[in-house]
Amino acid sequence: MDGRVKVVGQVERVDGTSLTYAEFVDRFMAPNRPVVLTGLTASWRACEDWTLPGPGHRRRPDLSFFARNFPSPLLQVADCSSREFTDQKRLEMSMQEFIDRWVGHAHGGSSAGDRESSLFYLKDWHLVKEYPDYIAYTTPTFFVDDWLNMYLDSHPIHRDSDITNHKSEVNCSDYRFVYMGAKGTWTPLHADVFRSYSWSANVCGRKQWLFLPPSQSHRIFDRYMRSSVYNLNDDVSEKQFPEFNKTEWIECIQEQNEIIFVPSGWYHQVHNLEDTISINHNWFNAYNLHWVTTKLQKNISKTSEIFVMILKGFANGTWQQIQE
Ligand SMILES: O=C(O)CCC(=O)C(=O)O
Repeated sequence: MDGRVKVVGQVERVDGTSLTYAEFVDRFMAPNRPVVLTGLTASWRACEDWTLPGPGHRRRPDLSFFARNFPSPLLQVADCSSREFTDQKRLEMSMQEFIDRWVGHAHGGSSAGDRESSLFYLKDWHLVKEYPDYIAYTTPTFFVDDWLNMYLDSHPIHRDSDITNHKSEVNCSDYRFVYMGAKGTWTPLHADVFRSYSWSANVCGRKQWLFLPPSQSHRIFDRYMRSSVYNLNDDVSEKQFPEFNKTEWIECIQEQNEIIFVPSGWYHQVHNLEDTISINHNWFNAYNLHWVTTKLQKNISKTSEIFVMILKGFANGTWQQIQE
C-alpha cells in the first residue's frame, strides 16, 4: 500500500515462547488488541516441507511439494485483479493449474494481458480437513480455546450424502485455512467472518497488514452505512465515504515464522510483499462471543429487511443495492 492512509502506530511484537496464556488473555485477547507473536513455529512440519532456501535466511515456497502431495482437484482461488460485489472474484481450479498459473506469472505470463490480470491467490484452502493424516502444524496454546472449530469438528454440517457433494462438505467443514499467493496478491478491506478472531502464521514470505480499530469502523462506510471501502489503494471518494479521511491505521509488517493475532471487529487489508504461504484459523470463545452474537443478530435483521424489500417489489433498479 502506498501511503494514502494515515498510519499512526505499529502492532506490538512479543516473544511467544516467554508469554504465558494468562498474559496473552490480559494484554491482547480480553482487551481485543492485535499482537505479533514470534518463536512459535520452530517445530512445524509445514516450515520444513513447504519451503526451500531463499536469499539470506529467508525461505521461499516449494510449489512442487504441493503439486506432488496435495493434488486437490477443486480449490477456490481469488483473482486479485477483479472485484465481485464486496470481495474478489473466485475461480475454481486444481492445485496443478494454480501452480502453473503462479509459475507462468513469475515468468512474465504468455501475453501482456496475462501479466496484468493473472494474480491468483489461493485462499481458504481446507488443508486440515482434506488431508487429516498430514500434521502440518500444531495450534499454539494461545488459540486452542476455539469453540467454532471444536463445534464443527463434532457437528458436521452435512450428514446426508444424498444432498451433499464433496465440495460443499469441505467448504463448510471448518475455519482452518491455508493461503498461498505470489508477491502482489492481496485481500481487500474487511472484518472477519462473524466478527471472529483470527490468527495467521507466515510459513514463508512477508505480509503488510493495515488495521483500523473498531471504534473507527463507521468511517469506512458511506453515509447510509451500506457499502464500505474495498481497497485502500484506490482513490477513495470523499463524496461517497465522507469520514474516510479521518481514519487512523495501525500497521504491521509480518515476517516469516511470525504469527499475528487479529482481534474481533478490526477492519484490515493485507498485501503479500513476497511470495507467501500462511496458515490461518478463525475462532471464537468466551472473550469475543458478544461480538459474534451481536453480528449474527444484525445479519438476521438485515436479511429480514432485504426479504421485505424484495416482497414489496423493490427489485427494479435497486438490485445492486439489495445485493450489497
Ligand atoms: O492473509 C491474507 O491475505 C488475509 C488474511 C486475513 O484477512 C485474516 O487472517 O483475517
